[in-house]
Amino acid sequence: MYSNYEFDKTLVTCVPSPRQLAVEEMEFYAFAHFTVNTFTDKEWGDGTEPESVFNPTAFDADQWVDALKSAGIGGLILTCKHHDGFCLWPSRYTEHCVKNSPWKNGQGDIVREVSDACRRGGIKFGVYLSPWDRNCALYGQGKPYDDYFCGQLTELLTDYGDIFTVWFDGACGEGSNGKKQVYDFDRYYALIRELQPDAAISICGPDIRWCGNEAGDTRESEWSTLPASLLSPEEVAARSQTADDEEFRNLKIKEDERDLGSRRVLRYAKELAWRPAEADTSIRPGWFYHAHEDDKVKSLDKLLDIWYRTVGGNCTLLLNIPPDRRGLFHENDVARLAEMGDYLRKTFAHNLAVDAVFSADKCDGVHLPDNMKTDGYDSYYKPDDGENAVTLTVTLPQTKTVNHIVLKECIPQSQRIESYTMEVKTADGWREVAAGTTVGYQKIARFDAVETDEIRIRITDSRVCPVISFIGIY
Ligand code: FUL
Repeated sequence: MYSNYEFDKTLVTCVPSPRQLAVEEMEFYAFAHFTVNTFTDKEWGDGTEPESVFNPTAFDADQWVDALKSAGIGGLILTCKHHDGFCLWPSRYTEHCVKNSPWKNGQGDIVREVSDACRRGGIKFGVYLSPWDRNCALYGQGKPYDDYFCGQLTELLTDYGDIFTVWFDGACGEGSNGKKQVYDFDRYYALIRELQPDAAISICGPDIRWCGNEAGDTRESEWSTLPASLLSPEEVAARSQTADDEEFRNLKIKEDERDLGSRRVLRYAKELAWRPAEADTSIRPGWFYHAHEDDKVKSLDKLLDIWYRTVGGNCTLLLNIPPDRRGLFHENDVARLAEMGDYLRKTFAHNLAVDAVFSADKCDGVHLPDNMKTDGYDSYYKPDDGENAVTLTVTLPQTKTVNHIVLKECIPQSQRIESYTMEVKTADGWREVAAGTTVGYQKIARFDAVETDEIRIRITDSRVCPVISFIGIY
């Protein structure tokens, strides 16, 4: 076991901001990739596409929102400008936008219609604005391009109501003049904080981190508490007098993409930051619509596998559904979203734990096990400080068929659990159905159905005493 140094004190102060918590609690939200590429059959436009190609024939943002809601999706991020530079709103800073397209005789505004439809439908709206712009002549010139980019950000963040996230990807290629731009991200962030203080800045930003791939894959252990900065060799030397392990003294922090926040990594941290993971993936092979992919919509099984891994593995899920040339979600995608929503609604319709008896082998006497029946952060269960391993038992009034256990930490009090097992009592004794490391926002264990009337969750180690907000049994 590694030394804790000042670990306990700093760890419990590393918690989500309200804007991060809002995204984490949304769990599952969508992308819509839509631009000139939809009409040129490309994934990346080069910025030379004439505005005349953009002409959806039956655009209907309410159709998008209805389809998203059928899947239980709580928000939509629109590619307001992708790398080709074409703007889906009538920007006053460029001619390369909808105002010069034949769609609605240049009088239309896709961003307006999509943001209005989201509000009408009761889901949140977010914006993707590509810093890489292959059309703008200012790109690569430094401040003049940043001025242009901030002008566009200002339009999006003042004219379209509340924005839940601004999503930046890191692509930074050459512009039309062969030059690359050094993005002034600090300036962009300051502007977003000023205009939309509740918006999370995602991926190339401080609030939500990319899980590292576009396949919907996640790590076995997704930590939200990560090093914000690392100790210098001098600082290690100073601390080494009290450190009890050699690896630390030799400061050999290995780059390990699978492990961003275990104790091994955190002991090199100078400061910690809350950086929850997000996985982005497309319902089809491409991010943009291509007719030849109509029969390549991911299967229900594949989508559920991704959903369990992400939403059930301390990682939000951002699923892309690309509108077609009509400006509609294709029938195949719409059908799959509805199937997914039906499955999830049915699976989690009845929480068997509601009528169960909750008990724990340890409790601080104030935050009782029953508090884990309600899903929320105001009431939670906690043992005494210093108790880092506990056993929680849920006894059902009758034997039931069970195949899911949901466990949530009270993350406004930090991410603490490092290992757990889940067991169910059967006629042949206790059977382990799940075991793992991180819980964080939520762990959903799915296993082969078993008949049981008793479920046992053992928190076998925590960084600081575990604080648990919810257990659900389905
Ligand atoms: C990437 C882009 O290059 C893709 O086209 C897509 O927008 C994806 C979400 O991010 O960086």
